[in-house]
Amino acid sequence: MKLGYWDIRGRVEPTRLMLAYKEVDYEYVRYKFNVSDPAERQWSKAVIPNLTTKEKETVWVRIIAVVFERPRPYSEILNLALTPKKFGNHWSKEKEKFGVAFPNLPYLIDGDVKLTESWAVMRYLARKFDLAPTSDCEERDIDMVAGVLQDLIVAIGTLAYAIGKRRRGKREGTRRSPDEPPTLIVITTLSPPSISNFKLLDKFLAGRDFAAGTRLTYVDFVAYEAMDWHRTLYPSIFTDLNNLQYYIKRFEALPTVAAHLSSDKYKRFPIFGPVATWGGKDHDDRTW
Ligand SMILES: N[C@@H](CCC(=O)N[C@@H](CS)C(=O)NCC(=O)O)C(=O)O
Repeated sequence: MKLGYWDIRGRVEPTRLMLAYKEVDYEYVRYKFNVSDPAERQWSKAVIPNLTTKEKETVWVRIIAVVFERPRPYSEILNLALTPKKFGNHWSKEKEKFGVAFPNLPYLIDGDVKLTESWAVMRYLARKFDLAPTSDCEERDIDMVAGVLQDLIVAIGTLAYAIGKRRRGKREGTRRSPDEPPTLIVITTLSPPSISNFKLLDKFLAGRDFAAGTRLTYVDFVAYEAMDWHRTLYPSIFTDLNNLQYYIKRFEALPTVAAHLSSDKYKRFPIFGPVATWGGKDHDDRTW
């Protein structure tokens, strides 16, 4: 069995956790981002392309507010690197002739089966390794949880890739020299739906060992991953959410999961690709 993805946690990590939990042997094909490309380095030093001078002066980035932790100005929070989103050549070439309907990363090749789409890959493996729901009731529950988790993942991904959300607005940045890109302001906050979703999830898990009840299913692996990203970015996020805290502990205590998390196969970082403003490095680059 072969699993292919970038050398980051991203959308593949729940699948890797599932396979580790089931102690399945597989080949992990790690694609490298093309970060050493000189053109890319040049861009990271240059001004933001395709904008007029006036626009460059007024670029800012804003993630709608909240207020889980007090919003702080960009300068206190993140070191933005203006790097373009560009795939490693290696994957780009393979992608052209990959031979599935929706070529993408992650992918799974299992004998004659070749598939992409992270949720489809997880569900395929869940059916194969007894991590799928076994009743209508379980299925309804975990389908709902999967939907909520998808929202949480998209929300934190949006935050982490804040650089991609350039908006024009009033001037909030300064430049130390005319050659430097305008400083962008990022208000890092978690969106209100994320907070309320975690509260609802906490309530939902009351009296349950795992999302489906007593049985572990594939959504628990996604839930763990989503929660771990959030608590890494916001260490106090689950302080008042005891069911989530116990759930995380229960999950981490599963012997094969615990063994994996402490093995050299597990890397906490990078979580996101190198263009991310947080989580894209091989260490935690949160600066607050
Ligand atoms: N809906 C897809 C999205 C996959 C996706 O966006 N993959 C990103 C990394 S998270 C990628 O770089 N894909 C490579 C490509 O587009 O060729 C999934 O859930 O698998």
